[in-house]
Amino acid sequence: MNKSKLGLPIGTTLDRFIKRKEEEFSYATGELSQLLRDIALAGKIINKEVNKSGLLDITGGVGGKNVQGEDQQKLDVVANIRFTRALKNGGMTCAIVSEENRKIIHLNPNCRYVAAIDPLDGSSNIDVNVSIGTIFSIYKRISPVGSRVREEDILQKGTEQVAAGYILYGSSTMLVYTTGRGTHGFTLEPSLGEFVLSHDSITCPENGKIYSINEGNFYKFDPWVREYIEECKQNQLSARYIGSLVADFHRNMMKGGIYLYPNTEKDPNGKLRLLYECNALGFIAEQSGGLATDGHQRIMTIQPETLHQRTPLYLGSAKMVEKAVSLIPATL
Ligand code: P6P
Repeated sequence: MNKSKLGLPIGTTLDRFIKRKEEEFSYATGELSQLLRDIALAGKIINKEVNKSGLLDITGGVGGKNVQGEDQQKLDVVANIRFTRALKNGGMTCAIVSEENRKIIHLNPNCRYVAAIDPLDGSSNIDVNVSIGTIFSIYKRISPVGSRVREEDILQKGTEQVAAGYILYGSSTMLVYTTGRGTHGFTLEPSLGEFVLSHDSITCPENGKIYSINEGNFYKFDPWVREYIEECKQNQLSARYIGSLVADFHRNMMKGGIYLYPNTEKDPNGKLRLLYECNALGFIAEQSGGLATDGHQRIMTIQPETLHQRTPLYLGSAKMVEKAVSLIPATL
């Protein structure tokens, strides 16, 4: 049986993997482990709904807009409900900030962990059967256990994350997460209904031949972004952009590549959200040897000011990110 780099056999279930990792921490109480199980459970439930969305009347828009002003898809709402319920019933989470909710969702004040989630990212792709994903970020609360959660419990820098990851609903469904000791990938075995270890100690190649950016915005980008895109073409890199951050990031992390969502005049802070998209993927990227920056600093060192604040994002293979941001004038 082929062993993983961690000495655990490929095919180890997520439960057993989490338990084994928990045993490495004498102070571990099992709460974070249970929280990760709650997230995996929510992922399995959403996976079922995503897989049959074309058969049930849960595709398309609900007619409303989320806090971002984006058209809410039925599956966005369903995924948000599923995640909130799984974390609430799991009993380890005191509060959630979600892309789908303007305010903090208060759960059990006697718990230590807060979660920041994008329940279903790339939702515009739901109706056309393109991969979509869930993104999550976990922090330890700052305020005393038992008290009502405050914004400061959630507005923490990405460097304070205790865990982060994503679930990719693609050709197979994968859960990829880190607790700060490497990045590990688990593939859902549908016949078992279990996530099993398939990619342990994922490393992002330091260079690659894929760049992911919405070139439809080319004439809105700053000159240095346009210069970088031109260089990618001159170097005959491959343009791959499917409009699902999780899918684009996962492919680039496995094969080497860069994802860029720069700011434009229309979106001076970019489009992507710091708390529940960029910090989580930044943690995963850095734990895999990659980089995540807003063009000036590590994404994970940005001090959040508001729950749904946005940031420009340069994410992926270290040398590609370094090259892209090297073109940004220092004066900015
Ligand atoms: P655009 C999806 O809405 C998302 O947040 C990411 O998943 C995706 O990479 C990006 O926005 C797509 O945005 O402006 O290129 O359509």
